[in-house]
Order: sequence, then C-alpha cells, then structure tokens
Amino acid sequence: MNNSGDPLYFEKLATIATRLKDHAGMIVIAAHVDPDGDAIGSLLGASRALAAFGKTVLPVAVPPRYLEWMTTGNELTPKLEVLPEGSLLLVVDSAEVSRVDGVPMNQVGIPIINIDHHGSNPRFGELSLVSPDKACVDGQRLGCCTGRGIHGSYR
Ligand SMILES: [Mn+2]
Repeated sequence: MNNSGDPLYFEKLATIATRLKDHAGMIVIAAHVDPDGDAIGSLLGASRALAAFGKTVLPVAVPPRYLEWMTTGNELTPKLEVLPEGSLLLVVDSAEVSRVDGVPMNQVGIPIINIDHHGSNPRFGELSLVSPDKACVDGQRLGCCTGRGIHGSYR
C-alpha cells in the first residue's frame, strides 16, 4: 500500500495524455465492478473529454440506478466480450485487474493504461498513474491534456 501522492504526477499525466492523443484507434474505457460515483464520473469525464478532442471512445459500464442521471441515451456500452482490433484500453478507478468490469483484461495486443487513486493498486498496465492523494480519478484533466497536447504545463 502506498498512499502518498505520485511526485511525478504531472509528468506521468502528460505521458499518458500524449499516448492517448497519438493513439489512432478506438479508446475503450472501463471502470470497476459495482461502479459508484467516482467510477462512473471518472469514466464519463475521460470519455467525454477525449471525444470532444476528436478521439473515438467506447465507455463500458452499467451505472446503478441512482447514477443513471449522469449519463444520457446510449452513451454507455454494458459489456464487451472482445475489444475492437487496434483499440487501447483505459481503465479508471480499479484497484485490481480482477476488479475491472465489462471488458477482457487479457486480450493480446491491447495496450492498457491504468489511472486510479487506490494506494493498493499494483500499477498494472503499459502506463499507470495512481494518485491516492486524490478523491477521484481526474478524467477531465486527462482529456484536457490530451486535447491540448500539453506536456506538463497544464495543472
Ligand atoms: Mn469507485
């Protein structure tokens, strides 16, 4: 368990933002099982921000009834058995690989980016950013960094 903030937070955020910005294929976004407010909020924040900056996104989640107001229409996909070829998987708010909901976590050739705020997170994925000092995962900030192509200068 490491509950301290990451001293390289902004550097890692910029690296992840660049990785997402440069990814030509679909970005699938998933969160943890039994999603709560920070899971759905992080997922939607990342998804909407990335979409606003021209990325093709596929957010996967089934919100509980009390959070249905956060989403609209068919914005969310309930489950994916197979990730689209060429896609990248962005996981938010999931402290363990086994806690990720609705997507395969072992599909060959799919890079995984892991953004979370649980200190126990084993920092899985090609890139990970774990910020136990934050109350939620900062999807909106990530999207802003991605869209603006900013390298560490955005706070
Ligand atoms: Mn959560």
